[in-house]
Amino acid sequence: MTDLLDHLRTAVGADQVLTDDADTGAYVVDWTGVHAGRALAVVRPGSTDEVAAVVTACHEAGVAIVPQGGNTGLVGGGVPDGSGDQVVVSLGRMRRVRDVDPVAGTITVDAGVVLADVQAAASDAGRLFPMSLGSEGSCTIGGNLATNAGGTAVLRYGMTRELVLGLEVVLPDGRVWDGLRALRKDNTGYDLTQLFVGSEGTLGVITGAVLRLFPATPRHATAWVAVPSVDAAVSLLGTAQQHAGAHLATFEIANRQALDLVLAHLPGASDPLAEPSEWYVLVELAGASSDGGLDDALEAILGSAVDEGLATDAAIAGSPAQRSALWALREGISEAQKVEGATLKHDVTLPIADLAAWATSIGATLDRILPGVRPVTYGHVGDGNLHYNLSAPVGLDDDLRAAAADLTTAIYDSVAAGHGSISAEHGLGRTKAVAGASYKSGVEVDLMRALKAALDPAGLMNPGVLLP
Ligand code: FAD
Ligand code: 2HG
Ligand code: ZN
Repeated sequence: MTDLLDHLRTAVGADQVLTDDADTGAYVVDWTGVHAGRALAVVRPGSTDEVAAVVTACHEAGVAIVPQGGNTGLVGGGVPDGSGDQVVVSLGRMRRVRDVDPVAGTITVDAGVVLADVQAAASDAGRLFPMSLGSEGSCTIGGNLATNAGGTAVLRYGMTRELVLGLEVVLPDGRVWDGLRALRKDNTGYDLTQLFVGSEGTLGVITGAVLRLFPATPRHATAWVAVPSVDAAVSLLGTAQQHAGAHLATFEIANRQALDLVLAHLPGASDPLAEPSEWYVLVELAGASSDGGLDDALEAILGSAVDEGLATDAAIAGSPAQRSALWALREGISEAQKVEGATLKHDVTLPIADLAAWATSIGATLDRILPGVRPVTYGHVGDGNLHYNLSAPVGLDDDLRAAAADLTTAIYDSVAAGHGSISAEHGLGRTKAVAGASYKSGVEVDLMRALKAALDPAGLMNPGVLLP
């Protein structure tokens, strides 16, 4: 391995090849703390050519690569296994915004650009890059593309795959595919760009991307709404769509347990409503500077929701600071649940019409498996996507760990029976690779394996992730 390390140092400079545990620590443990591996080296290339040289050297040495962006992934796909034989390729130094074209509505970036920096570059050009995640201050565009990330703007703008036009990718053998086309129309064969989106680092290292920009939406009307049930939330979604049309930008749900954790663990958080409710919805309308009437539209939605029994109370943001405070209640849930203790995450999606019945019945099933288990349920109800995350009964983290397999199997079996998906937006990573394959048909798994073998015959690109 000394030869490989020498080649890597030649490729990127000796100071960008990290081998000491003290230096590699932050790159080998994931955000959840569940996956802690070891790396032969962490390599930090500064350009596409350097990535290509690193991948070529690893390919020639037969050493596996783990691509990594901001290391905010929630399924352990961006960190190495425990062997100490894998090389982490961190894109963290590739942060160049290559081009912004507001008229064409495109931005071209290095894959290591942090999502918030893409949003800021778009905003500086008078445009919107709509993707929005709680991790946006750390996650990278490469990671967003590799996981096909979702977030709170999917309802209006779609998943990451709907926001990308072209990619630049270093293939597993070190060749560079330049697919950086900024075209809305290109019917010239298989869609290779989309093949790499959601591939979780198993088909190549994404080094650059052309992304879509949209008209800016500087006007907002935002409310935190108490709703009696998931059923009511889904009906309220229909009302909001009817009244607000394309202005409906966000429709997020959280249960009381989730809010309680935020109030307990997030400094400065406070309940905007006087009476507790079992469920809440964060609803936001967004529009261009010429779009008046958003506040009136929101009030009309809430008024009819109260009349129809779909909402019991609401707090409407009267200032940007109040808007941020309402958003913090939603975006703070992951962090608050982590502070609370052991968490068992489930990122599921079902047909929206079935969500309410599913949530009620699975709650009862899980309580039989581990009495007192706390479902911290929240997410993108407008997309049919719930984060059905479990916290232990107070003080019983070990019981949650002991029951984890049974709890997760019960959830996944019921999601599969309901024709849903066990990973709506976080991917399969290491956590769900085996489960992902077991809930797909043999034909589908065979096709995925064939694609993997065609692009990465040596199996060196993120082995153990996505496909078991
Ligand atoms: P990493 O964690 O570094 O890597 C994730 C995967 O992508 C790994 O498999 C890795 O190998 C691969 N990868 C990374 N970069 C590249 C590259 N350049 N080329 C090829 N493969 C690569 N996700 C959502 O979908 N919606 C949310 O609302 C959301 N909210 C979150 C909130 C919090 C607080 C946190 C901690 C996470 C959240 N996430 C969410 C999960 C996570 O932020 C996303 O999956 C994100 O897209 C990961 O980006 P990253 O740069 O951190 O990737
Ligand atoms: C969110 O919607 C994210 O907040 C994170 O997808 C969910 O931490 C989680 O489980
Ligand atoms: Zn989410």
